[in-house]
Amino acid sequence: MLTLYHRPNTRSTRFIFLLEELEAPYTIRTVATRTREGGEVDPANPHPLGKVPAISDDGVVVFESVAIALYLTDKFPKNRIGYTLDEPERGAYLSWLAYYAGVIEPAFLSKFMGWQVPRGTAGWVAVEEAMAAVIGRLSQTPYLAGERFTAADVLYGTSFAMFAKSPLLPPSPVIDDYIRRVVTRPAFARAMAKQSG
Ligand SMILES: N[C@@H](CCC(=O)N[C@@H](CS)C(=O)NCC(=O)O)C(=O)O
Repeated sequence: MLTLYHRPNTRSTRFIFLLEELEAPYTIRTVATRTREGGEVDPANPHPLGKVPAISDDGVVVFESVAIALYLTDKFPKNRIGYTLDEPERGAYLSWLAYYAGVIEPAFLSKFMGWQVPRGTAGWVAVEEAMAAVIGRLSQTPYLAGERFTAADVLYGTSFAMFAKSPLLPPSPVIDDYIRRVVTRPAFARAMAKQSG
């Protein structure tokens, strides 16, 4: 059985969304994590930093959102929420997944913290430039990896939805439409209903 280690209203919520999309059998184990206010790592959580999400699949532990997304879509291909090795879109799928962890998250954090991103030396760029690439891509295809909704859209769509009302997200009708396509999916509503336990 597959267990999702979860804390409500965190990055693990989107894996309930993904697992619902995949129609995979899973259980949710709610754990405590450290927060800005303090707190302790939960010894029940197999994540080496005590963060969420993490999954355990018959004893196989996977942590880090991008790794979990890829593991799950490879393991449960039935609903075609990822692209498999034999599909040409696999390249785009992997690239946009990696871009999420390597560029998008650090870009948003940099803006939130007021850090200047040094051009040419950091592994990421300022939010405006990072998002211009996303907007360019979503102007060509409805979803990041191509014509199909994938786990990459779970990560990007839910993050953009969270930032939609904040000055962190550069305004864009392309992104507004994309957020709408992602959050109106029935699996998203099911995840929201399940995530708080
Ligand atoms: N890079 C990780 C980030 C995970 C993460 O930071 N999760 C937060 C909740 S949204 C957490 O568990 N924080 C508790 C802590 O930092 O100890 C991923 O994408 O999976």
